[in-house]
Amino acid sequence: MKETLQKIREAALSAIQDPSADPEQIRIQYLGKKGELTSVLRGMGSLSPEERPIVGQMANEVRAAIEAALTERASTEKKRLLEEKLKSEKIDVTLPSAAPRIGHLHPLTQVQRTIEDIFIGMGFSIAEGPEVEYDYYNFQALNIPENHPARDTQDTFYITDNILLRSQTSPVQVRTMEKQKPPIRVISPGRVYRSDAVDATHSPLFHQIEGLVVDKGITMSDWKGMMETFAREFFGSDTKLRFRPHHFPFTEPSAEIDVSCFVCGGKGCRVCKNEGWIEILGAGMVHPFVLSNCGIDPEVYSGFAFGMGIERIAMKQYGIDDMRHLYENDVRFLEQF
Ligand code: 2U9
Repeated sequence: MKETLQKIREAALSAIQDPSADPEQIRIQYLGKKGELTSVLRGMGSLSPEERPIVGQMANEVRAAIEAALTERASTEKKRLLEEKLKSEKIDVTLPSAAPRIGHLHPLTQVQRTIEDIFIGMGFSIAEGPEVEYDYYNFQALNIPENHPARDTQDTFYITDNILLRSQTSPVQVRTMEKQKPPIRVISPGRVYRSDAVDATHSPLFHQIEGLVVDKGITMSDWKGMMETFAREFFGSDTKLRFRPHHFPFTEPSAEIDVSCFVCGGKGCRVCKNEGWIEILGAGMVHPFVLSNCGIDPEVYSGFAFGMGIERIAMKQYGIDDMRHLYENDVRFLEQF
C-alpha cells in the first residue's frame, strides 16, 4: 500500500508539472471522492492496527503534497496570465498621438490685442467700464447736449429716460478723469451699441477702442505724432497719414484720419475702393468743456482723444467683405485667421 501511495504521489506531481494537463482533472483524478488516493484510504480497513496509522499519515502527506503542488501551479498560472495580459496591453508612449484641435483667438480679439499692445508700449493703460450707462456719462459730460442728433432714440438703445446701452466707450474715459488726476494715458476697448439695422457694414453691437491723453502742455503735434506712431506700427513703416477736418462735439479741433492703403500703397485697389486711402480713426484735441465737466482745469491741462472701430479695421486688414461673418461663429470662416 505504501508503494501504491508513493506511485500516486509521483504520478500526480508529474501530471501537475505538465502544462498541457488540466489541474482540475488532476484534482478529481487523485483527490476526488472516487479518486485514486481516496480509494487507497478506503482499503485501509484491511490493514493491521500497527500499519494503519503509518499508512494513514503517509496518505495525508501525499494529499498535502498534491494540494501544495496544485496551489503552486495555480499561482504560476495566474502570474503567467497576468504577464501575457500586460504584454498584450502594453502602450507605446512614444507613439505620436492624434493632434488635439486647439482653437485660437477670434480675429476681432486678435486685432484688439494688437492695438492694445501698441498703446501699452507707449505707456497707456487699459480702462474698462459699464456697458449699461447713464445718459450723463455717454452724452452730457461729452458736450453732447440734449436734442443733439447723436442722442436720437433711433440711434441709441435707451433703457429708461436716463439709462442706456453705451453708444461709444468714451464714458469710460470720463469716469477715469473723474477718478484720476493727469497725467492720463488710457485706452478703453469694448462693446458698444447702436440701433442700426444689420447689413454688411453695420451691426447693433460692435467694438471700439478709444484713447485719451491729458497732461500739461499736450499739443496738436503730440496728437499727430502719436497717431503716426500707432498707424506705422500697425500698418507698416511706409504708412502715410491724412488728417481731414471733421466735427465731433467732444473734440476741437477734430479730424478723421486716413492711412495710405496698405494693400496697394496708395495707387488704388479693391480694398481702398480706388481711393488710395483708408479711413481708420476719428480724433481731436479734447474740448475744454469736456475737461471742465470732468473736474480738470482746461487752463492748466490739455489733451487729445481718438476712437476707432475694431470691426472696420479687422475687415480691411483681413479683406472681409461682410461684417456678419465676424459674429456667426462659423468655424470654416474662423479657422482662416
Ligand atoms: C473723452 C473725450 C473725447 C473719442 C473720440 C472719435 C473721435 C471717433 C469713432 C471712430 C469710429 C467711433 O467706432 S466709431 O464709429 N470715434 O471718431 N472718438 S474722438 O473722444 C473722446 C473720448 C472721451 C473724455
